[in-house]
This record gives sequence, structure tokens and C-alpha cells, in this order.
Amino acid sequence: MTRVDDQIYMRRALSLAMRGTGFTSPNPMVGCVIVKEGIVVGEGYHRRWGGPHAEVEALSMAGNHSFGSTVYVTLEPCSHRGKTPPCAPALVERGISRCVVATVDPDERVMGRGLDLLRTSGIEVSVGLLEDEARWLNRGFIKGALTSMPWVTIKAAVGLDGKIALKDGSSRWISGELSRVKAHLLRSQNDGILVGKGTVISDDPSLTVREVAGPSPVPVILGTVGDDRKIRSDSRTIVYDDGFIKREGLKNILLDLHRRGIRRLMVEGGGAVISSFLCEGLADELSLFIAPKIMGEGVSVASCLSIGSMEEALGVRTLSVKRQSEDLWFEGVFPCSLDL
Ligand code: AOF
Ligand code: ZN
Repeated sequence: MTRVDDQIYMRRALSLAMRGTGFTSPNPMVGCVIVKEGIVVGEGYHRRWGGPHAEVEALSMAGNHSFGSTVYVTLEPCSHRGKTPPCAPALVERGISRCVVATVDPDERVMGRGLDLLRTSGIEVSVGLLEDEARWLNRGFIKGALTSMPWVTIKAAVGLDGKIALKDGSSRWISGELSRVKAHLLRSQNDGILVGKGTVISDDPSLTVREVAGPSPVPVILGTVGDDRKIRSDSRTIVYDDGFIKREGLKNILLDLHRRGIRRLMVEGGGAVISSFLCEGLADELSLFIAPKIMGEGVSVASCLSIGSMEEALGVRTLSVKRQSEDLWFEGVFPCSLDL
């Protein structure tokens, strides 16, 4: 049964979870709030991979107030011993009465076992409050658990006529300053950032997060490029050479990136690379900055995608359209994406 205040506390737990953005992967972001007699007695979130889980932080803040309390947690409390002791038994030990969970943990070591343990210990459990928000927040973690591939977001800046570059390849700058800051924020939410060798050769991008605070994702290059490129100065850079791409294909590259701990991957171009992700149905999300400029002849965002008829055009489900100063920012999901 959901109570009136449950939503408020779960929202708080979700906003705590978000503080872990960029630092928890390949673990999920998780937030926890403990409430006793209408008073918040404990709060916590998973701050970084390998660190204490959200519930443990919140329990330690609550002290003895945990007895008889209600616990709000954005992900099912874990039942396994990983790098840290399991949370569900800790909640039982600390005498909580009720546990409100946003969504189950798809990790095969947990998958409902945490909830079972709470229930068999006599704790009232409810699942599904603000579930859509909780699943969306951890879409990389959830897709990873289900498919062993990262969640792929195509990000591009285009003019009004959908071009990502002029005929001669120049693209600096299409979108305005505010959009570029936003793009850096998006980068920091991803564990990896992938570009094709064409982009590395022509633009020499550094692909770092500079405009906002936050970690820089691991650079991933499709194709061989020279050592003089800025991106090569990052020791974490992953390069798939031309032979590997031909032999293994994009899907295996995604499986490999997941093995390396990447749960969210941003694909930043160019047109050929974006087209191949779209062609193979491997893209989940689109984040498009649209600048009020007509660019004329040039490279279109999906330049190598050949569509035979309008019925076959790739539909995108719109999530939001926002204004960023003079630009528009479109966010959507592709039909082949998991239904999160
Ligand atoms: C929770 N609360 O705050 C998190 C959970 O290696 P470990 O010990 O950090 O365990 C990682 C797994 O634990 C991860 O795959 C997911 O199933 C769960 N994460 N669970 O109860 C948390 N971060
Ligand atoms: Zn845990």
C-alpha cells in the first residue's frame, strides 16, 4: 500500500541517487531515505564504485532510530556479498518495519532475493513506486544486466537541415555555447565516448569534460589513428583497429565495452559511425542539438543510412524538446531500445 508521503521520500531518495552520477559505474546509482514517525532519520547514496551501498550509509546515520522505521530505496536491497556485505540482512538486523522499493535489482545475484529476504523476515515490502524514474536513471546498469551491452546514446549537433558538417568537413561550431555546456554534462553521465577515426583525424577532439565538474568518459575510437592526436594522450583510450571492426562488427565491440565496465556509451560521430549504429539497431537514445542555421550541402547526421520508403524511416519516440538559448535540444528513444 502506498501512503501519501511515500512519493516525497522516494523522490528524495532518487535525487540522492543522482549525486553518484559518473562515479558508481559499473554499479548502479542508488539512494536511500529512512523515516521514523514522520522524521527523516537517515539518508545515504552509493557514492562510488566499491564504496558502501546507499542503505548502509543511511543506516549508519539513523543509528538506533532505524528500529520501527520505514526505508525508501531506489533499488532492491542486495542479498549477495559483493565488495561489501549485503544490505537486506543489514536492514533486517536493524529492525526496520517497512521497506518501499522503486524497482527490482536485475543483477542475477539479486533478482528478487533481497525482497524475499525482507518479506520472510516479516518486513512489509512494496515495490514499484516511481519505478519508471528509477529504471531510467539506471538504464545503463539495467540494459547491461539484460543484454551485456552498454546503453548507447547518439549525440550530435546539427543545423536546421540536419547537417553535422559542411561539405569541406568543418563543424566548429554548430551549436551555441549553452548547448556545448549541456553536451559536456551529458558526456559526464557516460562511461565511454565513441567516435570514428574520420572525426579524430579531421577535428582532433579531446572528448573531455571541461565545461562542467565531473569525470571524463573513456575515449573509444573506431579505426586506427596516429599518435599525434589529442585523444591518444589519455592512457585509457580504447582503439578498435580497422581489421577488428571488419572481423567482429559493432555488436561485438559493444559486448567488449560492457566487459570493460562501460554501461553507458555516447556516440559522438561522425555521420558514418552514427549511421552504422542506426543501421544495426544498436542505438537506444538520441540527444540532438539543433542550431538555427541552414548549412546547405554537407554531411547529414545519418549520411550513410539508406531508407527505401517513408514507411521504413526510422521513427524516434520523443521524450522532450527544450530550448537552449537559440538552439533546440531534442531527446528521444529508438524503437529497438529496451522499454524502460
Ligand atoms: C544496494 N544498494 O547502494 C547498490 C547496490 O560489488 P558490490 O558489493 O558493490 O555490489 C554491486 C551490486 O550490488 C550491483 O551489481 C547491484 O546489484 C547492487 N548495488 N545494491 O542494495 C546500493 N549500489
Ligand atoms: Zn547493497
